[in-house]
Amino acid sequence: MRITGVQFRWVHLPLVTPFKTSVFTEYHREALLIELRTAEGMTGWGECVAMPDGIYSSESMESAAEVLRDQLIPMTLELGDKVTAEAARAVFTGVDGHPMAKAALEMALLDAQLRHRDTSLATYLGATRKAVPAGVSVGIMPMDELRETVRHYWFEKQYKRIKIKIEPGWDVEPVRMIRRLLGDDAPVQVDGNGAYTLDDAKKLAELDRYGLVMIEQPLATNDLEGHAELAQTLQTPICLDEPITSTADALDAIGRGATAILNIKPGRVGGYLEAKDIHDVCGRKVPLWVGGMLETGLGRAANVALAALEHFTLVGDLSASERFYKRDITDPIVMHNGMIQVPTRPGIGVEPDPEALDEATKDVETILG
Ligand code: OSB
Ligand code: MG
Repeated sequence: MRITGVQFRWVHLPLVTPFKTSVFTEYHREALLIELRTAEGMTGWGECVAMPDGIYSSESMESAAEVLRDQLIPMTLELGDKVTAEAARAVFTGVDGHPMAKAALEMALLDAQLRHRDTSLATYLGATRKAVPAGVSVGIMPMDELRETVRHYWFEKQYKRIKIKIEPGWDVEPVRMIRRLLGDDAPVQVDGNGAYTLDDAKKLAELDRYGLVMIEQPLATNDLEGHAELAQTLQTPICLDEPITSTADALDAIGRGATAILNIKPGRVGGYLEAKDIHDVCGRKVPLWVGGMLETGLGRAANVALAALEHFTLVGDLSASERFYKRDITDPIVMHNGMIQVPTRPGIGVEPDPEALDEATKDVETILG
């Protein structure tokens, strides 16, 4: 494949409700999209999941755009007519860090090349399922609102797993309320986004009696030792999110007893190819699930394809478009009876709706062509 055109689209999508975690509150999703054109007449779309100002990770949309413009795109163009997602991934190892920037370009390349080969991303990755269960991530909000929100997602929408964001002072009580509301069998999990310290170990142990599927990232991002120590004192399994950026990180964290479950986010690990490698290597060691980053329909469709791989045995942060967006930029990703169909069309299987995309676009930047 040869690349003949590259554009950035800076988009802005209002969220249907604010999304509050222990570290940030978002009212809208700002996203950086990459549109590629190839000499073979294909188009490919990539979505960069970096958040606006470096919240969640050290990458921001701006830093990702810069490394894409200055390094990753030129390196890819140098491959001439031998551009593939696999070849690009190999040359990207020459740039340290920036997994979300790499993942966005890799996704656009995969989309274009798989369209060219008339193959879906799910087929290419080796998916074994036709539909995946949908899980929902619920932000921090007042108790009454949380009760009503969780009730709606579980009983009306029929999501198959509920995750709530927690922080010190907002953990045991909301979990107790949800357990009472949903009964003992509902899969419920919590995400601390790094807000706790080992001094909170006793408090976190109070969660043990509620039979949570996991506690995600209770301690600071790089505190692997702390997570390993905390794991000794909790019955609730710990799942790391933020610090896992590669297969090597994942194996190290598992080996050290810092994580009993893995949340795999393609953006955080540098792309769908690395995500598949982690799946293949770690999937026999620990249960896996696909995480989310408030993706538009583009990243959402690709994440659903990934989640169709056999070792993703836990329900992921894979929700319908309407959970976050009144109008997504693609045809909405929909859920029926708690399940989302795996896209079967070539590439990531969806593309932006021109009108919805234009409405969401704040800026277009032509990099090539
Ligand atoms: O910690 O899992 C997280 C969203 C943005 C940044 C970090 C996280 C999240 C979510 C997302 O919880 C959930 C989703 O996209 O459904
Ligand atoms: Mg998380």
